[in-house]
Amino acid sequence: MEESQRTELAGKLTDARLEASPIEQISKEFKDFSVEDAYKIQDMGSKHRFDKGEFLRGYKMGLTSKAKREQMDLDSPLYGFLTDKMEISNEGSFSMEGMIHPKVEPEIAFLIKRDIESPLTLKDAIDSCSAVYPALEVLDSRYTQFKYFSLEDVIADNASSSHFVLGPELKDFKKLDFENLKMEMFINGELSQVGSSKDISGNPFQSLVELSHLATSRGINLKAGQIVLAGAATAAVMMESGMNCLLKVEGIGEVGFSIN
Ligand code: OOG
Ligand code: MG
Repeated sequence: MEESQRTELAGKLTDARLEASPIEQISKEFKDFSVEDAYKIQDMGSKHRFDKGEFLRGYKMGLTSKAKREQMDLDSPLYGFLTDKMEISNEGSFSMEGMIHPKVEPEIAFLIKRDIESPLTLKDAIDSCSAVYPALEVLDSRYTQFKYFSLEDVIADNASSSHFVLGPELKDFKKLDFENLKMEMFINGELSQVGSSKDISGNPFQSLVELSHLATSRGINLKAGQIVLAGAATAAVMMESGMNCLLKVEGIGEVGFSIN
């Protein structure tokens, strides 16, 4: 794929997002569409947002659980970027206006305490964080039917990032067993999805290990103060107005928001 084609596709994805008007999957038309093309398109999308005054808040990992890989029928982890404008306050309300077909999913997030410039081990990953949060991610795909034909499609679309909510930060997290924390997502007070922190990469810190590999191999460093979403433990749920969503993560805490 050529630079001019990537620029045009990044523009189309940005317009789709701003106009809430989904487009056809890129891979349907372009057969020579590589993962690196896709990340370059994602980078152009981030530049567009930064030029508009948004700032980088951190990154998200996606497709780090079996439930999500099955739901989306894709099999490799990927990352996307998060900006300050994507953040919804805990217990806040969120408007469906301007969204295409949003979904919500239960996650765990980290606060990075030192710059990450090379691939991490699991122990380094834990030692690189100063806090963890229960988190909800709101996804929205800029493609028709919230469906991808390829991993490249979703990477170019910033891993379907739309919004995120962080619960209260927990600094004293090292005593927790991240391979066995129950995660329960309630919709309108009823239990909707149940998983375990183990479902996220076997251990959510392993998602940070994967991110350190993916990002640094592209020359991207993580910075102290950024946050990272580790990926959803369960399948995502379609959002509807009037819905109330709450996540309880054992040992970490609760996070929620309501949808207008
Ligand atoms: C891709 C993003 C996946 C996760 O947590 O697994 C993701 C998608 O589902 O459209 O955010
Ligand atoms: Mg996610």
